[in-house]
This record gives sequence, structure tokens and C-alpha cells, in this order.
Amino acid sequence: MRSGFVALAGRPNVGKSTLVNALCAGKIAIVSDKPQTTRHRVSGIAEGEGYQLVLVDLPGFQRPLDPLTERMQRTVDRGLADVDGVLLVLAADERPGPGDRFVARRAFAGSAPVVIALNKTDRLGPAEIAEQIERVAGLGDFRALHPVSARTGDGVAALRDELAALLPEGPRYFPEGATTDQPLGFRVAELVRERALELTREEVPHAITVELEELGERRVRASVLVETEAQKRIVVGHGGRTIREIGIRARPEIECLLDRPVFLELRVKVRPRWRRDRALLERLGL
Ligand SMILES: Nc1nc2c(ncn2[C@@H]2O[C@H](COP(=O)(O)OP(=O)(O)OP(=O)(O)O)[C@@H](O)[C@H]2O)c(=O)[nH]1
Ligand SMILES: [Mg+2]
Repeated sequence: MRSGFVALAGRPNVGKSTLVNALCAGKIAIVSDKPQTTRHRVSGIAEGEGYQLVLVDLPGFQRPLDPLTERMQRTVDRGLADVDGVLLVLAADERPGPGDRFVARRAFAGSAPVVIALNKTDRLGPAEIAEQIERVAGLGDFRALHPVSARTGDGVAALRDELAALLPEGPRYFPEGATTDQPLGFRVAELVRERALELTREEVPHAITVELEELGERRVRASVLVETEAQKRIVVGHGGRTIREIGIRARPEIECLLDRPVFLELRVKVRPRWRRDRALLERLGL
């Protein structure tokens, strides 16, 4: 039996969480088209022939702006320590820039081998992919470079095999059949947040967090927290349209996760400066 941990490093929005979901063949982490979606360390477990591969999804590298983003960057630092491999994720449809070089320096600074995933290849033709591979290859001394599309699944199986080959002999760290380390309540709150991100824009997604208040047999209650009255009006929407839509979209996924029908009650609350509220951040596991 081989087993171990591979952490994902990359700028926000390059597709790390989508790739974790593709590698694990299930929904582990929430995804959105807004940067800074992932705020916590989330593990996804991929089991294969004789191995258990734990993929550690992390927030994207960014400059910390407030206690929330500071904590997210600490999560990145801790997540990259003590792993068996680092999966450096880059977006194939963007030229590697200063942000990618910064992440790459950090990834290559550790002792663990680095595998590069050039993601979103579905957006490019073969010639453009070849050009990007050349550009990306200069970032450091990598173990392997895989062009993939987390969206279509192209190249994902070969990448999984490559990562499994990095694993040392070891025990199963999670029970057989486990898919993630996240508590159920956290996953429920994240599914609500995912829909709230989907339906909001600009600064609003960054100002949203979700606090689960009740996870009952038949009733799930959660609060969508924002920082200002103006943001609350946006998330509530005209006549309650937006918050209702968040609930309509989140509920089937929550029911699927819980494997039972539930009433989902959502409320929008203003919690001024919650991103600076250390007690609340602790409670949210940040
Ligand atoms: N076309 C295309 N889009 C992708 C692919 N992988 C991810 N995306 C999209 O890229 C956006 C960001 O994806 P995420 O997985 O949330 O990115 P992330 O790197 O985890 O972002 P943070 O958590 O903010 O650091 C979403 O809109 C995804 O649907 C891909 O292979 N092809
Ligand atoms: Mg993410």
C-alpha cells in the first residue's frame, strides 16, 4: 500500500478546486469563476490500485489584505509543508506572469517533488498548448508536466497516475471509501456559499460567508453573512428573488449530500467587518 499527500499551489482561479474534483471523481470542493473561492484547506481522497492519494486543495496565493486573507495565506503555508508532492497549477490560457513565478518559487523551494498541471487546455489549440508548455517549463525543475482540462477530464487520469507514483509506502490515512475530510456541516455551508458566489458579482462574493445554524433531520438553516446593508440588498435581491434562487440551486445538492429531503431556510444578515472579526473567523474554521 502506498499513501500520501499532494498539495495544490497556484494563483486564484486557475482551477485548483475543479482539478481536485476531477482527480477525485466527485464534488469535494466548491468552484466559482470568482477568484479567492477556496478559503480553507480541504482534502479530497483518490483511491486507486494499491494507493490512497490525498489531494490537499488550498486557497490561491495572494497578497494578504485583511485578517481573512492573512489566515488564508497561513493555510497555504501550512498546507505546503510536509507533503509528498506539490501540484503546481497554471492556467494554459494565460501567459505565466509574476504571480505564477512567485507561486512557482514557493513550490520549488520545498523538498517535495513538483508536478506541473497546465490546466484549461480545452481553451487552446495544440500549437498554442505546445507554446505554453515551453513557457511554463522555465519555471523550475519539475518532475513532470501535464497538460490537462479539469473541465473535460482530458489528461486527468495520466496526471493521477503521475501523482500516485510520488507516494511512499504507507497506511491508509482515511477509511476506505472516504472521499473528503470535511465535516458535513461545513460542506453544507459551502454548497450555499457556492451558489451565493454564482449569483453575485464584483466585491460582493468576497464579502460573503455562510454560517450554518441548524442541520436537522428535516430542516437546514443557514445565514448568509455580508458586511454592509447595500450588500444585503444585493444578496436578498428584488422581492427576495436572489436569496430564493440561491436556495433553489443549493437545495438539491444538499439533499444529495445528506441523502434525504430537507427544508432549506436561508437568511441574509449584516455582520459589519466580519473579515476582521477574529472570533467569527475562528468559528468559521479560518
Ligand atoms: N475552460 C475551463 N475552465 C476551467 C477549467 N478548470 C477550471 N475552470 C474554471 O475556472 C474557474 C475557477 O475554478 P476554481 O476551481 O474555482 O479555481 P481555483 O484555482 O480553485 O480558485 P481559488 O479557490 O479562488 O484559488 C471556474 O469558473 C472553473 O469552472 C478547465 O479545465 N477549463
Ligand atoms: Mg479553489
